[in-house]
Amino acid sequence: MNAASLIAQQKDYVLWYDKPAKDWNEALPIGNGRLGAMIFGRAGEELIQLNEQTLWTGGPVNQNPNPNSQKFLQPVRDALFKDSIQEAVRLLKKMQGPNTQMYQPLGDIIIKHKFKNVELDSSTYYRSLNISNATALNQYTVSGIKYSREIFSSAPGQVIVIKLTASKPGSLNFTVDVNHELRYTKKVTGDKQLLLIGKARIADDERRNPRPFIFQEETSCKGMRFQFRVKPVLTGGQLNTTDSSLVINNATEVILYVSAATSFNGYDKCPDKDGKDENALAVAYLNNALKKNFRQLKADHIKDYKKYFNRLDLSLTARPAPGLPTDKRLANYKAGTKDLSLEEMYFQYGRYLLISSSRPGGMPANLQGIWNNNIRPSWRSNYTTNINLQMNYWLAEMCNLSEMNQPLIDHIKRMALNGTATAKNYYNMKGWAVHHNSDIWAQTNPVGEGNGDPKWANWSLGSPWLSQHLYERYRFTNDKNYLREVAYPLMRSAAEFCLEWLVEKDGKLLTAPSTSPENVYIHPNGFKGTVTIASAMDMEIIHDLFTNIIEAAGILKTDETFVKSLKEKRSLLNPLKIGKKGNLVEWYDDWEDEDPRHRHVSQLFGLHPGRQISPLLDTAFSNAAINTLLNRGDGGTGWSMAWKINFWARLLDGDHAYKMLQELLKKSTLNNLFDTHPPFQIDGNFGGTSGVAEMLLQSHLSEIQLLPALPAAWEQGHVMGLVARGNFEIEMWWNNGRLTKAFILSRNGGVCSLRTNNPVSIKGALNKTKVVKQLSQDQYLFSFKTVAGKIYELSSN
Ligand code: FUC
Repeated sequence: MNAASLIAQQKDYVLWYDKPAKDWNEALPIGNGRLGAMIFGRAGEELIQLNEQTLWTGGPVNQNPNPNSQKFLQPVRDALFKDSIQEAVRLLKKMQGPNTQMYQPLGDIIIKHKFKNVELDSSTYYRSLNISNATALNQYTVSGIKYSREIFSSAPGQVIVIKLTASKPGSLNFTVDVNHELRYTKKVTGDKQLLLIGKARIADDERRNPRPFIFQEETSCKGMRFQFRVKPVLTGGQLNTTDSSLVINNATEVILYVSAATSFNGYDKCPDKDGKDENALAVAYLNNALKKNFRQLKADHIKDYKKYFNRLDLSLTARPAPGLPTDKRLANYKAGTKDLSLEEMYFQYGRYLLISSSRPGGMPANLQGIWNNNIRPSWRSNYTTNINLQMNYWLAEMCNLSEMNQPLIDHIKRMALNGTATAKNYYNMKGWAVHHNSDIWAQTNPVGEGNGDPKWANWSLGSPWLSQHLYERYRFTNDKNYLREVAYPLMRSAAEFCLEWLVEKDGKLLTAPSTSPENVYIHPNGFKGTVTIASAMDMEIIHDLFTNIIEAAGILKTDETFVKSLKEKRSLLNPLKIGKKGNLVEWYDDWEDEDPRHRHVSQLFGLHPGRQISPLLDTAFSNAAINTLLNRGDGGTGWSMAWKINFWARLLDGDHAYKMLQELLKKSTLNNLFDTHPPFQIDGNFGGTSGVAEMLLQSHLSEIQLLPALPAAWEQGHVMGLVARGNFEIEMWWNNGRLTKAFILSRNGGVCSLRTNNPVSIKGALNKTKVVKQLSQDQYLFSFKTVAGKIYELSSN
């Protein structure tokens, strides 16, 4: 653990290329949580596309846009119980509300040099993103002069900083321009800053279909204001301006300070009339940054970034990375070349992206983190809650980035507030409900606008699923105060919604309506359906929440009566079943899927991210999970393959998990290592990193399992800084696929229970460590008491 910074210093992970980005998918992302940029690395005319995390269309939600919806719930249920699925679908559409708002680009910076591209010596061209220190670099030579651009987005500085240099004094000649796809104003201020001012659209203006009913909309709010400003600081040369650009002549070095702000003032405030003063904010950020020179800003930035990044190191190979550009390495990998250090880098890239897009005090990473250049992004670049938002955060605690989890927790709190209105207004129920999509305004209503397919639009179990994240944060941090004050009340309230949502049929509790996101079944009567009752996923999600509350209440010594009733209800939940193909039954009955290879594998929620199914608990169900995955195949979208890494790891099959990691890299990874759905969707990156962590360490059951799913391909290795539930930090070495040594730092004290594949001895344990059980040739359980702050050393016997 203490070797952290040493190791990280020795091994920088660098994505690099010998050509500029052809398009946005090849540009390189930087970010400080709030301010993001995609850097194209073009020599003559550079394009830097900017984002600000809070820039969204629209304004606060109307909490009751469809007051009629309630009255359709009972008819929907009646229709479902009569197998009148068409009718249920028709009625469910009447229970829908507005779609979410969209995440917006902030605009572009264009740096246009005076030289002609033909003068460029392309053999000297280099662009890179160093994810070990979060800086991007671009170098090339024109007519014998070496030019360089260094860029980073600083969290302590709250600005993006671009340093341009030329090897020959006085040879920087370029203009700086700004641009936006939306209507905007640009001007140069008195103190020679280039300023772009814009206004986000009020609401989604892309509706193609007339809406079947009119929502009551908030019309007084006129949309979010935004601006960014570029301030040049020159060494040598002259700064001139036009009305709308900066003109730099004969400079030797130029620092561009880029500052931005929006008028966003919280999810429940109109960003126009009650908005923040974005001008004052952007000016303040800039003035603050200008107090520091480039060297200081860079040092502060790197220090801040490394504080998070250096906590974890993974080494699968002692060999240096092949000296090839990243796109060529990826192409070789796709063609079958082994490249373990590319796998290490891909793993760390997920951590890089989370540190760069999710910072305390900010918003959670959306479908594209913070990187979007489209005013109509796919799926609105929103928060999709039937897998994607959750996947974004699976890695956070495990990969030693607990702080980066805070934005999700904060957003869950906001969704619980709007979601309480949604539960009440849409269903006349207690608790809080979240449906398929959310946005910066913490929208929670069923979406679809009356036209949406209920297989996504009406999915209603967002609150119990998100509650898992509330509880998992406690399991990792052991922070009882947080559990008592934040997590437990919200989990309890989500359970209140579930208790009202459940209906009784033949002595069992089940959900109706229910979907298995976003799959289609073939009913034995011949019709195809999406809506049903009691999908396996629904039952597993509710089981998970009830289990977590029962456990949490035990820890907090509270709520006995409620817990008693939850235990009883949990035992009545419609049970999981094994189907005729040996599969885990996805639907109410063992129906065929319209698409047997469907990307969602919702019925395995209990395997991952849940903890209801495990080969260590009940092999009948874990074998059913294996069959389900085999039937589904190894394909899918990026996030689907990423989920499958996690599934196979939980099934303790390291080789299949590894195969899925390879598939993810081969089939769904762009040259800048972004995951592609297509298009770019960040969940696959985050889910991929989580999957690798699950291969190396698991702690979702009652013990910490070291190297639970190590693939043969990772014969030897070292990992430092993974975090296990119970708040233990782990460092491990392995050789020939076997654990050789480990250090366990107990951050909070408490009992440490371990499961290993080979017998070990433990130095430093207070009491004589007990081998609790030798389960089999390759399963050993150990348990010992720990003291907070102490490190325990494990050696293989
Ligand atoms: C869900 C998925 C899609 C996509 C979208 C953002 O609806 O089914 O594949 O990931 O979210």
